[in-house]
Amino acid sequence: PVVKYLADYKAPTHKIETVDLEFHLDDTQTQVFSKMKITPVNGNTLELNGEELKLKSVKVNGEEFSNYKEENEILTLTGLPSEAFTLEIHNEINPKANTALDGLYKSGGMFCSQNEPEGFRRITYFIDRPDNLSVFTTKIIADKKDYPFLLSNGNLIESGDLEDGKHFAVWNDPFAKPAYLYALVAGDLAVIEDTFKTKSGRDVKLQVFVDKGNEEKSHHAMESLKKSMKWDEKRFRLEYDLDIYMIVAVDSFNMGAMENKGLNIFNSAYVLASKETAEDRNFFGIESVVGHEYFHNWTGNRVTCRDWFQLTLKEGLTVFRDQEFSADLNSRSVCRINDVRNLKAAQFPEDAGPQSHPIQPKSYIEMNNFYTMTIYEKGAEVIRMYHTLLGEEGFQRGMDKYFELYDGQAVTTADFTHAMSVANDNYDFSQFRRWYDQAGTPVLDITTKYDEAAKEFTLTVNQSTPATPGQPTKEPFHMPFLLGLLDSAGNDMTLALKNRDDQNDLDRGLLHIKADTETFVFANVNERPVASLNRNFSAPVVLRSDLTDEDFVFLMANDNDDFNRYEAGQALALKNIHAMLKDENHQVDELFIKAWGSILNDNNIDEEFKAVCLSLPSMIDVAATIDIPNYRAIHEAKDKLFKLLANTYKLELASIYNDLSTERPFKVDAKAMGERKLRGFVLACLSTVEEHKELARECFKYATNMTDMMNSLSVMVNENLPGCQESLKEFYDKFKDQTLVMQKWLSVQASSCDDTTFDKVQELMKDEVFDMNVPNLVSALIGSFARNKVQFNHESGRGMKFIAEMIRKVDAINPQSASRLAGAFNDYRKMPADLKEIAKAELTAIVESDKTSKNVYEKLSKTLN
Ligand code: BAL
Ligand code: ZN
Repeated sequence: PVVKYLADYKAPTHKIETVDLEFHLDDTQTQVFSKMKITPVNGNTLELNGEELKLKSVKVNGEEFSNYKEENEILTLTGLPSEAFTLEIHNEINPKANTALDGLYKSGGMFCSQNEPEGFRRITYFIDRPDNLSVFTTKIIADKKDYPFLLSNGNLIESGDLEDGKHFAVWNDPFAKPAYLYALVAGDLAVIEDTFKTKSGRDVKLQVFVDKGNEEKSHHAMESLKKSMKWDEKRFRLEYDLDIYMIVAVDSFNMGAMENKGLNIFNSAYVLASKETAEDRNFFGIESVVGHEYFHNWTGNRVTCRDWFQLTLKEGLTVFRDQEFSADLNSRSVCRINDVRNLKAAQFPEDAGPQSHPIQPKSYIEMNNFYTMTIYEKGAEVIRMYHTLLGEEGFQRGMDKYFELYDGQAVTTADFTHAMSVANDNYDFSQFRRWYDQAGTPVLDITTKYDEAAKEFTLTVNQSTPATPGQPTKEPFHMPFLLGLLDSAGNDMTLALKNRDDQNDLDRGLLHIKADTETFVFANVNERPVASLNRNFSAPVVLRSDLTDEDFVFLMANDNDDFNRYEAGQALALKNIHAMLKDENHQVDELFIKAWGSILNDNNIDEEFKAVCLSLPSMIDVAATIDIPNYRAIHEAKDKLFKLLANTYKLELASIYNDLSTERPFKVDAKAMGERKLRGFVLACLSTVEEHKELARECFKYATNMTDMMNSLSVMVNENLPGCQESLKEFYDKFKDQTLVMQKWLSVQASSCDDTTFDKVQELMKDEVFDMNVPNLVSALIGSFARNKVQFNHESGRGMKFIAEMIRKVDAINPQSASRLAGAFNDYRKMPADLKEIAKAELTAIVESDKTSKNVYEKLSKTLN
């Protein structure tokens, strides 16, 4: 396979100014007519991308043209005019055979498209790169009965009936855009409508299209859209620019959703929700993804990427924006904690494994492999660091400058940095830019010293970043490090640095870490302080410090930074789990048990924050610091600790559970969701206590919403509790026709650490609700098993052999879906020798097979390297 390099970037030789597309939709023989107005920029040879297309004819300036050849998915036209010309191409595609779901395909009974990053070349021949911005006009012709709705980007300018039961619609998008933002939908759908008045007084028509019968489940998405539009006006002063905004929900979709200009296409999982069918996390996820796609209208669409190496330019920034949106609308502390939990659970391992890459990668084989946690979530952390360095006002000045300089253009991450800098007195980001180029999670080793006589507190910070593939050594990063020093009453002391000039950010507790080793000496420190380090996780790093258990207990109770209250509890829990792994007779620290109980009994903290603070570190958090983790042992240690805590506090837990079980109206707000979250957590605790083993079944039977239902079902499945099998059956009978709910049912069973799970998964694959062609279902059943660390790493090797077989099978259908499964082997280098040998044989066979897609090839060849 061909490797593409950032260093090889060359500007396009031609610009497609406008393109008029005409589609004659047909399941297997869709005709595509494209008429392009092209301006030459450099030379008279034009290369157009095209994959899986049947070329029918080519005309230049209205005349048949034969000076072309088609090779390696490139159509090369030579001897073209050196002045502006028209190019007309007619080609045929087969949407029904398109199981890769890339380009134009059929999902259920409808036609829909996915063109980012390189799907448009599977529709017609084009300069399919994000720095070619064209004005698109689309005419769609299709059967009127089967496809009453014909949609594309922009404004509807004409529609009408044709012969033979057909009809047509013409759409024009006035904003020049790259082909990846192009969309087409045709189907027999239901629609809900609303309007939004923008701050300048324009009415925007809002439409959410769903399968008939799902109208009632689409209101939360519509409300989320209106909240997003309002929020972006208020916080970023950005207004929507077309007169219509459409969202279409489809069941078969590779991504979560796609920000096509004016016509977002969504995985139905991020549109449909009712209290009976969706969990609170789904309601939250819908709000955040609807926001994310909407925010792309400015960060992604109006200002887009020059090339795909710049993906984090739009994704890191837009994730940061959607995180802030969620934080402004919900509990800011809990949102931050959950974002960091997510980062540590998925991005840190990615950055420590074979797929590690900088947020701006330098090469790729298959771009689809780079829609990663690193580009998105670490990218968002990098944007958050600009925000921390510059403050909200400075950051917003930078954003204004970014749009002022680059609206309507395809730019680079360096352009973003430039805007942030010039808007802030030429702020020096030169060292900060290393975050774009160096992979790996930096480690901060921190030591502290208090000199009582001198009343000085010294903090020494040592930074290092582990080697990652292709990057054996690293230069130090510039990172913003928020800190507080707490006195014995828990108050923040006033900070004064003795040995440094950079005092100006101290009033907000901001230190700049730049060198490999930094020493900060604080003066006038009248008592030994407890240091609250890296508040709000201001730098996305692994922190190791000499704080004592007593310090952590103090921070859990007193820190004025909610994130660090949570983090202190995690640090203590981790210490205990590690000790339990070393010595199975280890007595859990009384200090930790007491501190956990204090949080449980603290009536001054809200329910959701309490639930996250009481949660134990994930298995991945524990494994991160172990060379060769034994996941079964980690699972057992965590389980033992959880049971100990639950049994110690069973009376308090039961009382909280009862309080939270009183009848209350169902609401989707932070308070109500927090209460359900804590109730679910407490239920999980109590279910490990002998006298409460029946509680989960009770909760399931009387549940009136999906959150309570899934909380109780997963406890029953994980703990193999009484009533588990009946509950699974009842659930199935009730929801078997609703694929999104069945995805939960499949996932909960495939995630159980129990040894019966392997056979169960084989059986579930034969169930009629499962379909290997639908990515959500593959992820729910096979993906959940692949992420089930205990069962994937089963001592016999059966778990990984099964996943290898599934990668091969799914790859033949949908390479993107298969490539995601391949991520299960990212732990390859950390496997025990016998499992590693099994994995090696399986992966080598896949990599060497000529049937393997480049998606899977790229992932697994890196894994083996
Ligand atoms: N651009 C792909 C989907 C998303 O990040 O919004
Ligand atoms: Zn995005």
